[in-house]
Amino acid sequence: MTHGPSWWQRGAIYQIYPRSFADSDGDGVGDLPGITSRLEHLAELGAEAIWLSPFYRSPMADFGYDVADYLDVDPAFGTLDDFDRLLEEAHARRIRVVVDWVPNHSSDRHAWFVESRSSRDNPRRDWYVWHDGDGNGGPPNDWMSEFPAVGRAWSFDDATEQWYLHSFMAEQPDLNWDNPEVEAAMHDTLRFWLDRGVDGFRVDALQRLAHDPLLRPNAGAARRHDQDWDTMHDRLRGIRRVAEEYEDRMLVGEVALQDMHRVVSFLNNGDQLHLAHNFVFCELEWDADAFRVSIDDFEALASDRAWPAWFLENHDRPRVASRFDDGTGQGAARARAALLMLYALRGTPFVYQGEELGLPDAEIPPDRVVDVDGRDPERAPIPWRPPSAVGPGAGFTTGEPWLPLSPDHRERNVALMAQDPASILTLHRRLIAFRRRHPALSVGSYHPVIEAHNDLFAYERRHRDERLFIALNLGHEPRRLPLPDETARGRILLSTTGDRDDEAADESLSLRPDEGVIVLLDPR
Ligand code: TEU
Repeated sequence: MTHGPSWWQRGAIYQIYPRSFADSDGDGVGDLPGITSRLEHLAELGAEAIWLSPFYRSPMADFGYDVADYLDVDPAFGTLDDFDRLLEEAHARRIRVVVDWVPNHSSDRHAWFVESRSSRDNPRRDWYVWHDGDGNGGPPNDWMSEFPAVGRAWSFDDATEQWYLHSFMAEQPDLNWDNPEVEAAMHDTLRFWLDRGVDGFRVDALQRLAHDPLLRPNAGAARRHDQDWDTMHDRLRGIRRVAEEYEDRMLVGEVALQDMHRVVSFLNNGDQLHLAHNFVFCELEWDADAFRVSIDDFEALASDRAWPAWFLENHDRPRVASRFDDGTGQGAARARAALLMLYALRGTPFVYQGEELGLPDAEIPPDRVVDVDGRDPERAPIPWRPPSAVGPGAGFTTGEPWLPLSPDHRERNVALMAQDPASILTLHRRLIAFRRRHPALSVGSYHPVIEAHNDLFAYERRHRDERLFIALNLGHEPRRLPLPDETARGRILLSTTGDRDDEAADESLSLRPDEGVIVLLDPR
């Protein structure tokens, strides 16, 4: 890395799901002034940047990922002034702000779609993907929605007697990016927020941004025709050129594809994405070999212009403390080990609100289920304080929270965990501080330790003469492993259990189940 790291390479990017972060007006739904009121938490955590999931005008069929106006804030979240204040307050704390951008589809209530479906001759008809059926009353082809509950990716419009494409819900019609007017209009939505001072965009559902314009079926085909089509790269270059019209802005893509070659293809030439959310890594089981192989795959395929990004949680995935618990009760310990792994890897860690508390998934009774794809458990509101102190809303709201709080929020909340030196919140703050203090962790090279087997995942990070040895035991049994080379001696700088700091390490290291450590190796 010739020049110093860019802001989006240095530290952690913290994802905020606005509906569930902090509610300032007691309506039970989080909002922008609520986020502004809690920026101190992010400053104390040491977050480099925040990524805000959508807050734009929306009928909330998909809780904001159905955008009815790309240039305005939904009243449930506040106003454009509230957004400007949040941006100003975040920047005053040296926290960058990345906003979600939903280019593949709009809401069916967006003025563009209302016009488009009004008649076949409407000038905006071709702003969406309309087509006649298969002649037997069926849709144009076999493309399916990403949401199993939705089924096929086509809905019939009785008024104009044609089908329109929606890769997600029927309330989320796909924009026709093969139409240059659409591309130009969407580029202008980027400029609107870049002019306002945002530092970057998270590009939603990127894999769906380009499909086969001939709408050929997937069945029997060598590749999928409904996503990740050849036009994708030129489309991303166009988006990148818009970002390059501004100083030091960043694009991170949600590349929901299980193919590492595709993930790096958006990074390797440095003319498309700056970062890619890596779902190959995110979908892995709790398995040391799986993590090592996946990281080695990225490192092997990535050019030196490609910078990795790692995440294990977001608003679409079961939380780590639940996902990796598999009934062993090890979920909490694994949440700690997962954080250490994310912060000690070469690349940018993305953490999801609540991950700093080790929040498990919430239990959602049937009458409280609201999401089309079963994602309510990971979207429970953040518990800021014990209910005993502030009432049942746990500091998130003075009203009735839109979703139930996580089961253990009486103990697992920001206020109590901030005072507890052994809490995962304290560990999280220490990991971010460590990453700031040790260049080997933020910009150092990555060296996998091949000898580590049997549930052990170990690697070195090096920068000039600083050598850090990171070791994790992802198994159920205590394990012992040798330090990276026979000459190594060292000192444990940090352990996920918090009770081994400054412990000497020579020749070998013992690790308890689901424990991780960072060892400072004596210079050779
Ligand atoms: O998700 C895009 C995506 O690819 C989905 O497969 C996602 O992984 C799925 O939701 C899993 O349940 C993005 C957003 O992250 C998601 O919240 C939105 O619902 C979706 O796009 C549509 O905008």
